[in-house]
Amino acid sequence: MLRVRATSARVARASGAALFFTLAACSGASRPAPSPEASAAPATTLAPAAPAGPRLYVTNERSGDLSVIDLASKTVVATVPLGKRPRGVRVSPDGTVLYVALSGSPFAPPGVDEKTLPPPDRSADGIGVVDVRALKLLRVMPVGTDPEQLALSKDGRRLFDCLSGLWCSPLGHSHPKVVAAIRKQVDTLDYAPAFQMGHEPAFQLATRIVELAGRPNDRVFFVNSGSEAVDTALKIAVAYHRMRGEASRTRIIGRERGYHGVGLGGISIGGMVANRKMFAPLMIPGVDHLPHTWNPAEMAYSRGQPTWGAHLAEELERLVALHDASTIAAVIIEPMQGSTGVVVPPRGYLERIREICTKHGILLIFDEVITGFGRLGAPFAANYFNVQPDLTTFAKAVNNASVPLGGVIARDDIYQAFMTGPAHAIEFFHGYTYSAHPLAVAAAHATLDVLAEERLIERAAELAPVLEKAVHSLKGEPHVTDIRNLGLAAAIELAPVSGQPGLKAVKVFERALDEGLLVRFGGECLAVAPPFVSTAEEIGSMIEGLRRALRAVPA
Ligand code: PXG
Repeated sequence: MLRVRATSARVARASGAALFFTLAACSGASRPAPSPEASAAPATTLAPAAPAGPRLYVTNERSGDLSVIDLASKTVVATVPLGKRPRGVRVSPDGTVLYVALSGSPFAPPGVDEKTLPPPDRSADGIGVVDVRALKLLRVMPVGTDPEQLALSKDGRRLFDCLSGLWCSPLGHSHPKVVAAIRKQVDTLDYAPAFQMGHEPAFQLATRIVELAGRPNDRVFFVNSGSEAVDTALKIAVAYHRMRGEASRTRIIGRERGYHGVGLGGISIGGMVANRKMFAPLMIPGVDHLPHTWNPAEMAYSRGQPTWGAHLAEELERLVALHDASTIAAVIIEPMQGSTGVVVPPRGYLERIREICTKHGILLIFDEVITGFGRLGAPFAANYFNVQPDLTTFAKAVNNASVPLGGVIARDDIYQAFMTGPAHAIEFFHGYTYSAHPLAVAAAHATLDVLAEERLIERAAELAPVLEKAVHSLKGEPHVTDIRNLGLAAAIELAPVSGQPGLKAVKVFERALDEGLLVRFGGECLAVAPPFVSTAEEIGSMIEGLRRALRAVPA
């Protein structure tokens, strides 16, 4: 039986996506499981048939063809037309092969029919990375239930997942408890509406999250990604002031180098130029930016929080003086900037930002999409820094990224500001079909169980000094100009290749693959944020592999 608990948002203590909606009950019967035939993947065939053995996948950017090369015979065994610019991520029909275009964003290659992709090559030693102009193709095979839980790749040579996926899989991959929870859930309740009602586990999850955050009276609004969490938080902030009679507070202050996802709100308040410049006409108006805090001349090779830079928080006073507090709804910052290369807040900086926001009635939003659920060795960065925001966004590690899930934690009085209309009316016109999706919620419960049972947040805290010591030993290696770290995250800044921005990090990335490391590169920076289940030895090996990769790349 499918059971959906009818819940009035007004009685839910820490409620789910339905928290701003009220209504009635819903029930129904669960559907039978689909027949195996219905879910079977289509057969994959290639002509001519490709011999088994290690293969290289090469894309030709001009023709758009993907060539499959047999490494033993060095012959092209198949050519697959992928259409122009075949960059992107593709999973084969049986779900095991992932094609990643290294220089591109995850656009699906236009016109690709899964049936035309070559079958997964399980016997292959596996990894083909080829430089065809700027476009490269990496083939990785997820190992699924591999007991070590750390590899994303292939037979024989394994890849250590240096960034925990995209900062999101602290338990490694396919943790059996998470997998079991999702399986069980799909048999019980595969979907439940989150508009005007909610299913019980979502409310329980909200309660667990706010308790973990040490803010047990707060509320949670569930969404499906970090980008949605950010746009949701901005809407809550602006609407909150309006509900309280301060409708002039509409301006949002972001920060240079900030990354808040790719929604229109997120790119407007974000500060990464490449994510903004193409989309200028779509930007939301009334936004300003604080300066970022990275200054290599003052803080290069700081271990943990730099001691220089707290004064940069005073820039917020300058913006308040410029725009007037009565026009400003919120300040949004990542307590530690992740995507831009682990930019660690100077000592005293966040505390001062908090003070200024409080003084002027401005909401402070911490974007904890990367830092939430243990990355700094504390449940949230807010706990780590002992600075509490008014709204917190989260996603990624909340359920080990196994099913899309994100959310916004809101102070109870912010929630209450919406609860002033008639009991039957909708309080906040916002929400997503998949808010608090049962599979995502089940995965999150299992993830929180594992984090607690295996003491993994504590383990992240224990591993943090191990990573700090190891990564800073790279000072003096070729190309390295700065090293930053906090918690179980670190970044290595590289000297750029003159006239070719970004190339140096790609080169080191490629060499690191030879060392069995899947490291993240962006701009002139390499980032690592290993899974919490890593051992000290694995962290040491990761850094030694990076050292060899740095040395292997010519100046
Ligand atoms: N806020 C922050 C702080 C993030 O780091 C988002 C919002 C958006 O989340 P979604 O779920 O919409 O992607 C993010 C995402 C990287 C990398 O390599 C980081 C992210 C995404 C992709 C790559 O640093 N962070």
